[in-house]
Amino acid sequence: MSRAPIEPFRIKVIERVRMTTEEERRHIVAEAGYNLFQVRAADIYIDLLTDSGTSAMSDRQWAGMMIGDESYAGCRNFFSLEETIREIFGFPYFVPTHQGRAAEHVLFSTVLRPGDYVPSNMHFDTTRANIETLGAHAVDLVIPEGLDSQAAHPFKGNVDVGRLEAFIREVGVERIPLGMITITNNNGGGQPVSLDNIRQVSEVLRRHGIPLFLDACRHAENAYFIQQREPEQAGRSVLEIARETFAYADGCTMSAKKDGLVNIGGFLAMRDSQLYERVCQQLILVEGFPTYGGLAGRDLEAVARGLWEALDEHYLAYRTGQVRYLGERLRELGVPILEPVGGHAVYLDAKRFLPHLPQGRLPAQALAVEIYIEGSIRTVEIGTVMNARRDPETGETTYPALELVRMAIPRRVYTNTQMGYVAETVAAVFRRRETVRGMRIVHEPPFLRHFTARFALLEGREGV
Ligand code: P70
Repeated sequence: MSRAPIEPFRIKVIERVRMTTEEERRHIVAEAGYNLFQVRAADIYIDLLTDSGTSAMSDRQWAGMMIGDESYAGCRNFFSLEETIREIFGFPYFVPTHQGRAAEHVLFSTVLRPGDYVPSNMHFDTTRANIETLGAHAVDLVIPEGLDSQAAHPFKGNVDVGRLEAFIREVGVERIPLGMITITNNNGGGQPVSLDNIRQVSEVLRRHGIPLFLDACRHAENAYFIQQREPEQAGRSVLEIARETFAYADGCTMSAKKDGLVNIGGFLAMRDSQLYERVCQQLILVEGFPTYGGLAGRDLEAVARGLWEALDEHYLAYRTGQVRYLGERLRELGVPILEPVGGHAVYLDAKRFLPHLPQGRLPAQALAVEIYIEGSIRTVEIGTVMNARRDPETGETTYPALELVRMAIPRRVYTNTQMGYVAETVAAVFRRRETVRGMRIVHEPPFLRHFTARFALLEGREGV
C-alpha cells in the first residue's frame, strides 16, 4: 500500500466545506449545462478544477499582505519582488501582471505579427489562444512519448529537438520571433522538461538568433523533478537548478497563481532592455503602471514571498508526493491514469476508462460529470472539448491525441485523507463505467469554448 507524504506545515485556519446528496448534484449539474465551470463552488466538496490561484497562503505571506504599500508608483513591494526575480530567475527586467495570460498577451502583442510562428513543447490553451487571436500560429513539438499516455519516460515534456531544427529550416527564422517551453508541460500531463533539453533548445534557438521564453508557472515543480530524475543534477539544490534553467532563457511568462503560491498575480520578465521599453508601453495600456501592473502592493509582496516558499525542498517533496500518492491509490484500484504522474495533477485516461465512447461523444467530459455526481468532486476535461480543432474551411474536426480528465491538486489545501476519498470516488465510477453515457455540445462560443459551452447527455443507443 502506498504511503502518504508528511506535511511540512500545520493548519492554523480552516474553511468549512459542505457535502450534498447525489440527487442534489444531479439537479445542480443539469442546471449548469453539464459544464463544471458553471457549478457554484459552494456546491462542491473537493475542488480539483485547478491548482491555479487556489493555494493556501502561509502566515508569512499573509503578514506580507499587511505591509502592502499601495502607492501608485514605485511601491516598496515592487522592489522586493524585483529582488526576488533577480535572485531566482536572474532577469534584469520585469513587469507585474494580474495573471499569466496577461503576461502572454503583453508579450505576444508586442512581438508577434500575423503569419508568425511560435514553436513550443506544447502550448497551454491561453498561450495558444493569445497567439492565434493575433493571426500567428502556435506549434507543438513535444517528443512522441509526450503524446502517449502510457510511455515510460522521465521527461515527457521535452521538446523534440530534431523536429525543432527541421521546423526552423522549413518556416524560416524571420517568421519565428520567439520559441517557448512550458515547464512543466500542463496539457501533456504536467510532465517535466529536463535541464539538458532546455539547454539544447536554447542552443538551437540561439544559433538562429531566436529568443527563448519559458512559460514558467510550474518551474519549481519542474526543477524538483530535474533534481530527482536527471542523474547529472542529483546533488544540486532546487534553487541552483532553477537558476540554471532560466540562465538558458531570454525571458519568461509567469502565472504566480501556481508556483508563486498566491491567489492572484503574474509577471513577464526579460533580459532585453529595448523589449522591456516596448512591453511597458503595452502594459500601461492594458494592465497598469509598470510598478504594479494590475496588482495591489500587498499582492506583489505575497508573490515575492510565495516564489521563495515554492522552492523549499521539504515543501516540494510533500507537494509532488501528494500528487504521486493520489496516482498510486488510483493505480492500486485499477483506474487507468496517465503515466508517470506529473507535478500538479493526476490525469485520468478517458479513452481507456470509457472505451465504449469514441472521442466524438466527449468521453472525458462525460467522465468529469460522473465524478461530480458520484462524490461532489470537481475536475476538468482536457480532451476534445478543450483541444479539438475544427478546420474553418472544411469544418472537419481533428481530435486531440490525449483525452484526459485532470484532477489538479491545490497547493497546501487538502489532506491526504481527502486524497483517499478522491481515489475511492473515482474507483466507484470505474466499477460502473459501462453506465456512463456520452455527451454532445448544445451551445459553444467561438474560442476557449470549454469555459462556457453547454452540454446534453446523449439518449438511447447513441449514448453508450
Ligand atoms: C490551469 C490554469 C493556466 C496556465 C498554465 C500554463 C502552463 C499559462 C497559464 C495561464 C488554467 C485553468 C485551466 C482549467 C481550469 C481552470 C484554470 N493554467 N501557462 O489550471 O495562467 O491562469 O494565470 O492566466 O497552466 O492549468 P493564468
